[in-house]
Amino acid sequence: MKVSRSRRANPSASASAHGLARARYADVGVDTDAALRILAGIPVSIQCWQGDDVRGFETRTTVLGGGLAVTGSHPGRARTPDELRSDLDAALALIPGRHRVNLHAMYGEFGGKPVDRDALEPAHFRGWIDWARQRGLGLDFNPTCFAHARAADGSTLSHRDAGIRRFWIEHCRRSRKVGLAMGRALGTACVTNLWIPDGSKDTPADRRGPRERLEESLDAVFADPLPPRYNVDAVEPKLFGIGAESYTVGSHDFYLGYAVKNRKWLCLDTGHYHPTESLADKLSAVASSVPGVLLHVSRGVRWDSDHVVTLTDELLAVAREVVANDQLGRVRLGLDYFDASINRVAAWVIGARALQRALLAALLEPPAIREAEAAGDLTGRLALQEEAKGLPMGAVWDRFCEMMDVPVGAAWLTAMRAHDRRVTEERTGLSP
Ligand code: RNT
Ligand code: ZN
Repeated sequence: MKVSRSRRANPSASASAHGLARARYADVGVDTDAALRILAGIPVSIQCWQGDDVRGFETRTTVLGGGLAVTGSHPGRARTPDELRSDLDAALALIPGRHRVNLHAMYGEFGGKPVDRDALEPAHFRGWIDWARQRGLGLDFNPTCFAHARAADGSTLSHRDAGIRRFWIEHCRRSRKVGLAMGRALGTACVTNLWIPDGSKDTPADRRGPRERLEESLDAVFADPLPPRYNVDAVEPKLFGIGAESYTVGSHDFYLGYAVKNRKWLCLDTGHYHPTESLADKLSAVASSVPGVLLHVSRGVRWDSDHVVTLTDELLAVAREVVANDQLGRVRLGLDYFDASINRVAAWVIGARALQRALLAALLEPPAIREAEAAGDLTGRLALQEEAKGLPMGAVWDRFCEMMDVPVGAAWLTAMRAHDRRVTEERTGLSP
């Protein structure tokens, strides 16, 4: 279901504003047309779980757990695969460019049957694959190692019980096969990202044992090599979670080591580090050691709260590092947040557009900044960095939206609200 793209801002106003902006950028050696061409080719992987508060479509109902928490009760969340896809369609129509959708194993279509996680099949994702193919979208995937009775005590792949470990190993192995099927069917490598909640609320007596078990489980999960053309494996570290404040088995150091040793991609989630730690700085630090990086772009407020991504200094810094170090070919960008306090379609659109805007800012960086640094002119570097903040990026962004046939400026809200009115009434019987 496409939403209407009517009521955009006066196109001639944005076209002429862009004319001036283009000339201003040309003054500082930046080609805005070239920047927009690059931006148009950067896909953002949209997290399906923002659309239904991380519930999924399994028949069992389990609490979310694993340290993940969704707050808010905005009406109209998607309850079925078709509803979720129609909401994703509505969001994608308002985000410029061609993108990807990131699925979790719990979002399979199980035909009302109780299919447990260790029985997952590519067939459960046929509906998603067909939908993505029709729209030219790529798909990414994640095993779901939470919201399940066998994860209720907060341990999965590192569990002390071998039977529980085997269950999750089987789930993760099958998840990679789903990723492979997605990549093959769509002709674009699926990133299958593994995150587990394992950790401890209080000081563990044994920090090493769980890590040894996790390593062994991971080796079993990744035992079958899959063609990287179709499936790429990523592992996601974390500093702490609610209920795992004192110890996280899959910490940054653990997974960095594992990824380097085993040639896995490293997933860096912007919410998973100490608030004063710079994720942007990590990109160049790991660049020569891991084959690629999956970014989970999120926004933590005081903790890993997964707020909707906005155009913060941190986001600008992350995007800048990806672009400035020529990492676009080996970094995949995905969103990872879940907020039920505002309209869920809007949450996707706000976050994706913020990330794209940050990438645009990076693509429009005046080359004189780097040149000043290379010449040892640190005064010039700082002065030019500050002056660059005042360049007319907004006009270039508006032009991009216009070229990509999505609403310019806040006009997307009108289209989003039309979709919202229709579905909220359908889903709740109430008019919004
Ligand atoms: C949790 C991780 C993980 C999840 C999703 C739902 O802290 O960030 O990526 O958010 O898999
Ligand atoms: Zn994440």
